[in-house]
Amino acid sequence: MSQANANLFAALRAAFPHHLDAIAIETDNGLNYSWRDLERATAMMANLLKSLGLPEGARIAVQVEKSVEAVMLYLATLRAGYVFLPLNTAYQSAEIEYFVGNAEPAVVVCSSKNFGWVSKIAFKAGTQHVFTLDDNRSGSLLERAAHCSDHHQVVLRQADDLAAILYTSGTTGRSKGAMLTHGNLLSNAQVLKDYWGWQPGDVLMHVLPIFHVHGLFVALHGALLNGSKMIWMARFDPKRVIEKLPEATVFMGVPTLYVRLLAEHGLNRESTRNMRLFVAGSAPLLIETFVAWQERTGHTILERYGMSETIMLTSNPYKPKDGKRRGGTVGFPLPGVSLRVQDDAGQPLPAGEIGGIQVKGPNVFKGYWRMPEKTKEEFTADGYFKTGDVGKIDPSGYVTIVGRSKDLIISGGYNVYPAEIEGYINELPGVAESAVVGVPHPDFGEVGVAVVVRQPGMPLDPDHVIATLKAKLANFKIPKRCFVVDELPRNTMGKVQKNLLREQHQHLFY
Ligand code: MLC
Ligand code: AMP
Repeated sequence: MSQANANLFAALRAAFPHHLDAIAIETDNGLNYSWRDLERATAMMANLLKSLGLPEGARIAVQVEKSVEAVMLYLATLRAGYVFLPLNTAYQSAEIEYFVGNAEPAVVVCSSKNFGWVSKIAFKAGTQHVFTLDDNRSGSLLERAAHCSDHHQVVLRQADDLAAILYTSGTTGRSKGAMLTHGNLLSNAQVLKDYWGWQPGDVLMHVLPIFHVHGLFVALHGALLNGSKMIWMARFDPKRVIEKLPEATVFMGVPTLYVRLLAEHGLNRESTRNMRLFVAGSAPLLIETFVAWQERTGHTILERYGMSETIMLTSNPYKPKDGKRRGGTVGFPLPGVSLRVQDDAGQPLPAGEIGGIQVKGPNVFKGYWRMPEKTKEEFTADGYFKTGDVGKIDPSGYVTIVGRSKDLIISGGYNVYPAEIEGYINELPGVAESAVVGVPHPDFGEVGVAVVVRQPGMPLDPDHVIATLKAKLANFKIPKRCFVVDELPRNTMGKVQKNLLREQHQHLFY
């Protein structure tokens, strides 16, 4: 008897429409890719990877601009049975050096403009193969793949085999690689297909980056598993989105995208007339945005909640029979997800009380890459994952997130860990210590502000602090403002009172 193949690619491939010459992806610069193109190109890239003789479980690290070929590379990695490791294009050399050193990828794929420094880091870390891939259909990866066969048998995988590693920054030390399996990704995609009522004829407008859960898994898998066409935008441009919206039925975005769309006059009932579903997540959606969207378009945004370690956890209902979409809440645990709220002593809390959110389900990751101790710490004895988010469940089952126990800033849907930024600031000459806090921001939801203590008698220029950070860190992590002070507020235990700093600066951008 032949063994069933739990490879995620096999399930996605099985959902391709019968008519393989139909358009699968239409890009913003006028290119059309058919389902047959996806089938052939992923086979060729998978054959290229196979020809390299990579070891079982090899990681393929990818830092490239958004393109359809980058999606093909992701799918080819699954197809060939290797592990995909996407990296934010904003990461600079110190960040890439850490990820590559930690994950030890067998293959690194980067933009040709970064080949010099990325290949140096990769070869130093023992990577054997470095390819380039650009967003104009060029690069050594495609040149090599062009010589490979377009027939490829999808490699057999078990549900528990690794499919991807997503780095999420650590609250204290270094980033942790969340290990996601084929089973995690497929089960979550199947649940969402049903819960969000994906239907024949749906067209997804894809505007998010493809190196995080939202754009790479939730949006992409949703369309592929439904055999749905995608309208593909390499960058989020609100005017262009509104122009193309009448051709789409499903849109997914972080709250900043909704805020920016609302600033456009063209957003109205007419331009959204064919839309079936607007999904928001990755950061809290303000109730004002939720209400303004309803008033302007007549559509009710569906807010959901998830994270790199778990993919999607909760969702507001899509179908009226499941309930109403309530602004300010993230809805119900998805089918198959157990979610509970506990106090600090590990006791379950009754409805309405605020505590730490813990989850269990087929979507919950396998653990942190090469960090068994850290993994153990983040799970309870009975197998629940501690999300680090703080929330409550109301008597009718809606989950609301009220804060985070992890010291994390979510800015425009990207995570910024204060500890990482403070580490860099504290190394600067003239700095005694620093605190980075998140404050409300009308566009990004929240942004980082640095409060830096100078060493007595040493000059310290806040602009210099910012300029120095810009040279070292991904741009979205750079504090939007920097203040130089003589001391930080502390409590009687000597702990920095970040809440006071947040209060002090809460109106900086409002
Ligand atoms: C850009 N900038 C940001 C920023 N994005 N600053 C803070 N936070 C951000 N998110 C800054 C840059 O540093 C730069 O500053 C300036 O804005 C212009 O940069 P840009 O690259 O041109 O910006 P733009 O294209 O406008 O990008 C904004 C954005 C982008 C909202 C489109 O941030 C974005 O795509 N966010 C989506 C993130 C995402 O997909 N998250 C999902 C995570 S998954 P300067 O000073 O250099 O000019 C997850 C799980 C789940 O969380 O539940 O989904
Ligand atoms: P990441 O590590 O990038 O996967 O970010 C996951 C975090 O984003 C979660 O732990 C939450 O703190 C936050 N998040 C995701 N969706 C929502 C949401 N709808 N509302 C509030 N926070 C969210």
